[in-house]
Amino acid sequence: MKFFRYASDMGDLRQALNEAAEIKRDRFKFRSLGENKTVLLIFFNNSLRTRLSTQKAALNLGMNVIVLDVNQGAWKLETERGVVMDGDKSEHLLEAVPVMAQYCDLIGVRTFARFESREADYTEQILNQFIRYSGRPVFSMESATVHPLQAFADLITIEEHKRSVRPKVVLTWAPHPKALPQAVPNSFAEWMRAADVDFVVTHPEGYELDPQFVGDARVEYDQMKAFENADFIYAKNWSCPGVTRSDDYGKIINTDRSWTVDADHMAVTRNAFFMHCLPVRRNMIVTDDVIEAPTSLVIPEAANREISATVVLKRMLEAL
Ligand code: AN0
Ligand code: CP
Repeated sequence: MKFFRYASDMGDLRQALNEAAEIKRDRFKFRSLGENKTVLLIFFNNSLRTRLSTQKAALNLGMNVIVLDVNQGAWKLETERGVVMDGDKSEHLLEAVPVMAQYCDLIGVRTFARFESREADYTEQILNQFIRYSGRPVFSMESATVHPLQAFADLITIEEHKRSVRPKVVLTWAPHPKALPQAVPNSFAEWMRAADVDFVVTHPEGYELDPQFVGDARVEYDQMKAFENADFIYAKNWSCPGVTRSDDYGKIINTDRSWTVDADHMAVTRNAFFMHCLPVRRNMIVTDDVIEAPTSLVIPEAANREISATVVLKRMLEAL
């Protein structure tokens, strides 16, 4: 695997799940694979889980790891070509990327949607500059439109906890005080469609996800109806994707707190498991009692980030 952005990069998901289970049984099984290989993890944005779990995955495989927080200690980077660089940015990505590539074998990039232009975000401008100008295998650690390491960890978690062959999985929008990217729901929708689950999305009008990811998945605007008989509730806020309301791309267009996942919502499910990628704002996205219930999977889900990252790095090392 040379690039990791989409579910299709992973190939057969059943096989990927088997590989994840194998690695979970013995996470050091492939510890000689990464000998003398270096992964560079570049963060343009904050992270707790991705930062730690991807480093741990690299260590499981015997790799060396370099972590760079671009905004802390490196030169401020210009990303647009053609700009007269008379402002606060000292270096251009067009030099910085090939330089960074000299010191590593694989590159992971975290670079959130900037909400300045839908086109720039949805063409993955920054991530693709890394792919184009580094000459290295590159994986997304949440980029403008996708978060595949999260979606793969979510799929592993669902596989481990499902109580029927084809569980009902509901992705629900929930309110949040700050505008957030669509990367997590995009990838979750994409991976759930590729997996063998009964998938339903629920959100207020205007929050329709990009068809590239949501495809022909069932969309139910009545949240309570969507929750009926669900086996898994996956909550996430996202800002307006600009699909049905192009002028509102990246904006908050609904603050309705009745969408917060609480015990009344969970009561109509089939004793569903609760999932969220974290970080989560309690009592905005989900109430304390729901996230603290025995059916909450937020910690096992985060634990599986180490497993998803180990599978991905292993596949990328094998392709070097
Ligand atoms: C980010 C997001 O919603 O994309 C990262 C989630 C993994 N969340 C926040 O910025 C709070
Ligand atoms: N879920 C997730 O990616 O968390 P971080 O933003 O802390 O990495």
